[in-house]
Amino acid sequence: MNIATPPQVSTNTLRDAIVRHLCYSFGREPDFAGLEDWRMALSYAIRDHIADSWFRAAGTARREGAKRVYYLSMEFLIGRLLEDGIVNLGLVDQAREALAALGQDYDTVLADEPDAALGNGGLGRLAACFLESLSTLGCPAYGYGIRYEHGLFRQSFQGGRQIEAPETWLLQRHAWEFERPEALFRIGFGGEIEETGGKVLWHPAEHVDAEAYDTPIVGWQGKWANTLRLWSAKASDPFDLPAFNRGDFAAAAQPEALARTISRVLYPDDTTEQGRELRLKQEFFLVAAALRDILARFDKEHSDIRKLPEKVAIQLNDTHPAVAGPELVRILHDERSLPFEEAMEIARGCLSYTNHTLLPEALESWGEDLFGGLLPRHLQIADLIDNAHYEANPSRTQSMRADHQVKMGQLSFVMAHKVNGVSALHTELMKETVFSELHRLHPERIVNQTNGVTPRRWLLACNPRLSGLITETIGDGWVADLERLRELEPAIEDAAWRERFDAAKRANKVDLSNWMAAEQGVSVNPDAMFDVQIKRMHEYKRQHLNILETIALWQEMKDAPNADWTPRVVLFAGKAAPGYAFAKDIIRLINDVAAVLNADPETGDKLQVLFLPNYNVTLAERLIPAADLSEQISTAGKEASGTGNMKFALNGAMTIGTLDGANVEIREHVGAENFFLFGMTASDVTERRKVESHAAKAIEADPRLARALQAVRGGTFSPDEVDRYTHVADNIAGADYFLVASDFTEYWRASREADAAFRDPATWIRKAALNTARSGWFSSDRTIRGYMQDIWAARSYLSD
Ligand code: 26V
Repeated sequence: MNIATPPQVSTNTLRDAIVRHLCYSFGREPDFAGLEDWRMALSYAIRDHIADSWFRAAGTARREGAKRVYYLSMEFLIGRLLEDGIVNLGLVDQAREALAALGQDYDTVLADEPDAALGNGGLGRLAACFLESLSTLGCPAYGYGIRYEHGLFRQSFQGGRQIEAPETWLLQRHAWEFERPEALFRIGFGGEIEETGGKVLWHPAEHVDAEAYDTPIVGWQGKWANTLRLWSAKASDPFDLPAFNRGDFAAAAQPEALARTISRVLYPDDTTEQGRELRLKQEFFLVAAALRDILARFDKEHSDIRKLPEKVAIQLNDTHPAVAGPELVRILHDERSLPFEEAMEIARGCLSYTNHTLLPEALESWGEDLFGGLLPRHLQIADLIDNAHYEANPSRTQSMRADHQVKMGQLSFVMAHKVNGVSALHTELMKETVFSELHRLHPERIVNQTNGVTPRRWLLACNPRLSGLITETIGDGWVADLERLRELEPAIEDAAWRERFDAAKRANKVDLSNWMAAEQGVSVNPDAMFDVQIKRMHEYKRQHLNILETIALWQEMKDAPNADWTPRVVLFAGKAAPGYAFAKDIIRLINDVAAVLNADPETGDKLQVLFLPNYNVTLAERLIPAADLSEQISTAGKEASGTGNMKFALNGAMTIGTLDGANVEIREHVGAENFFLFGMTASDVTERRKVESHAAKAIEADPRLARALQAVRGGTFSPDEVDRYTHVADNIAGADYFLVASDFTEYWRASREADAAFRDPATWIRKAALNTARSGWFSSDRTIRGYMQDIWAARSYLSD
């Protein structure tokens, strides 16, 4: 049993370690060191302590022959790691003082670290929170992903329009990874199938090597650390010597270039499957390397492959790694000679699958020609799996292989012993919609695990003022047991305490205002309500509903400029997929609206709009602690869970939101009176879509909406190109699939309720603080405990 103690490190020890790394790891004398040198030296000094707990954890897991959890994900949106490490090791004061003694500023050094943006949004960030919670809970686990050279693109604006630039996080020195040239697997693609003597052999036509890079992920108090293992593609045969000798240098370098494309870039689209061969190659590359690695570790510790499900739990983060089903069956059957049925049973015993979206366009499916061309044996095995499932369930009507497609959702369901949704509502909708038939056949298989977020990053580290106040009030037990935030409730009844809570929020808002003034050149009123919507740009998330309501508010303010308006700063951030034209138009519209409103002398002090470029984890950490109002306004039934919604509530923002995803559960926890609810329910949405001209009717019934739309249509925000947004207005007034018009009136009503509540600070602060006190359930520690119990049958190796 591992009884680890967090490192006791003095400021002097840490200072000496920093200087030692500066000199001997980076060859730099302190007098000549730049910011990046200091940041790297501090990172290495911290990393040494993380590595100690990492070795201890790995040793414990090996000695105990522990069951390991393997989290397979095409995305890990981890952000910065230095502060995470320092905070979890409890070395904030020492690091600050050690740097000060060396003439360096702690915050400046930390801010030098680039974000590792190896993910698109919610799904990737969830994977990162899960890794941290797995370590905090002492559950032996590995995250497996791809070491993309380029993460999610960098966003800037030109004339209000989104411009994408490649993201190059690996050009800077990266402190956290350990290259593992010995952990190398040869991955095959394409080629032929040979059947001889009852055996099937796959002879791939092309090979690429997968090389491992390990990043330790340390948990709270450094008691445990797990591994994030990312695979990088290298040419198996890097250099075409005959071509070189012919003098064809470009051809000689080709194998290397081709192989590397596999881990070159993260696909920047969280909705539409582009059917691109490279994406499927990436998926198989990850899966094949991970399974090789998992089996190698299993073989080292155990001899009977039939025991695999007792020792190995593999979680598929959405269908992206779904080819793990056929690949594991192929290895067990073709390579290890188990009967097909048994191979399938063993694979199913190991595998489980999380669904993260019901949007039809995001449900992966591959044409069989593409799939079979790249993975001929896996296509055969998918058919065998499908047939076996049919035979066992003769009443089944849908096939995972209909329409010459391979449907990855169905395949994942059939190959998994548990399938989970990510919020209570989403899980029920899964049962009723995409997986209704499979759910009828396997009523035990679907379970819910409502998402959560790590409180270490999303409260303790990002909001030191609030977390300091909390710890002063109830001690620091909440950091590892977030539901203890409930103990704040008595303090919330104390006016003096509420003032301190408010002072923390106000100081966060001042910090943000200063930062925006410096970075964006826009100065905002820190006493205004900070109204924040930050997430990927998508029609279902309805950033256009928010901006329409803002336009209507501006128009009303201009009608009565001297009325008692609640000042608002409306903040947006989020990236649009490069190919998603409508989402990009919404960005431009928001920027155009901002230009007009911010320049309006009549309303400029009461209503400001700002779209902050290049949304990422670090920007979220800056914005969330400063928010008063959290916009969670998706069309009901479309947002599987949301996790930003949890971060805001935890940091003492009020939510304005629909009954969608985890909003439903947040409202239950914080209390209906502390949540601004509006809009249709998921079943209302289904009904409303059947109403003829639903949008036109809604517009006719609400003059505010009609006027706001008219301003968009008439070029009020695009005077240089009057019809720039005609199609946006037409969309909302026409098909309006996401029901912006139909929810507008209710949204306006709820927004004015928020305004009124904000004008009464005593009430508002109380409500905001209750949001913090009652959001403890949304810790990813709770979520991971749920997976460990209900899905993985995994345990903790910490004894505290
Ligand atoms: C699909 C694709 C398709 C092709 C290329 C790249 C790509 C990347 C991602 C996706 C699916 C993304 C699904 C997703 O992110 N869902 C979000 O998951 C969050 C965590 O469970 C949840 O909070 C959000 O509500 C949900 O939208």
